[in-house]
Amino acid sequence: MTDDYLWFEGSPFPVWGSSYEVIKEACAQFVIKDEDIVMVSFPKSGTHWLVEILCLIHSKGDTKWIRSVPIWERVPWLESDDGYNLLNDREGPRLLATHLPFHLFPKSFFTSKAKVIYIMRNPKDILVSGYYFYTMTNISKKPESVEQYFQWFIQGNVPYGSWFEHIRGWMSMRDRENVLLLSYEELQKDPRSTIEKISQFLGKKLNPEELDSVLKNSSFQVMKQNKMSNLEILPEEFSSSHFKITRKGISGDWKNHLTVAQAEAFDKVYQEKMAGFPKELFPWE
Ligand code: PPS
Repeated sequence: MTDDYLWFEGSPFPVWGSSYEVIKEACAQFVIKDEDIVMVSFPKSGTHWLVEILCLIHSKGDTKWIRSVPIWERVPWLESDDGYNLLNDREGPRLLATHLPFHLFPKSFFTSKAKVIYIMRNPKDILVSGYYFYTMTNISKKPESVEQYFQWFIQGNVPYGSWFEHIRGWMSMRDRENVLLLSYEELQKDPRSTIEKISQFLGKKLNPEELDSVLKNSSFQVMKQNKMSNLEILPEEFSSSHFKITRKGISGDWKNHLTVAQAEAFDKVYQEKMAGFPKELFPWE
């Protein structure tokens, strides 16, 4: 259990898995290569789901890789100690994941042809998912109640800071050819077409059987059973409560957790902070 965050340039990071030195080096020195594929998200947006899809597209639906190698080795986290080392040693096209806010992301990206996929999700669902995640794991400050976490989230006092700043920063990249903006909600509504959209963006054509396999093996039920993907094999210091990343896997769970007053207060802040962005960009209520 921990009381605070690891602070880097004014942004809060989890205290487990990352050190100040590695975050600093990842942000300032990491060289993104043309053939890299980077998955970016604010925590709890559906990153692991997207990563599983990417891995399956990469292996053309073959499940050997996702069933034998932990997800954090297949697609290392840029700002984590282990992930950073893995990435530096890795040859050829790399798949990597990060929660870094836009202003901290390695500047080498801007002169590369690397592809970035940013996945977003209804921030109220992110809030609820984060509440459970930080309650059940030891990587960061533990909230004592939904109300307390609600306040932290609104203030940006959660790992990786303000959701509003995160999405605003990354949204500025949305018209770039090498950036694909996705949402958890569209993946849920129409996973087949969204997977096709991703493979098209990556220039990796899948035949119908391969597409079927990606769809089936990245589904919530199958991922929940895959110990190489659901985080259950992480050490006890990460979580001692039989944690799995696959908690509920639905959209709209915030309705079961936030009071009417909290939802209204959230919407008010949302409207202020997201002013200027067309509503159609975001597929949530
Ligand atoms: S993390 O720790 O920040 O990387 O978390 P992240 O992977 O971004 O988000 C975790 C939430 O994604 C849900 N999830 C899925 N939903 C649908 N289908 C699949 N296959 C899937 N895999 C993970 C997971 O359940 C978390 O959401 P909640 O709302 O907590 O269930």
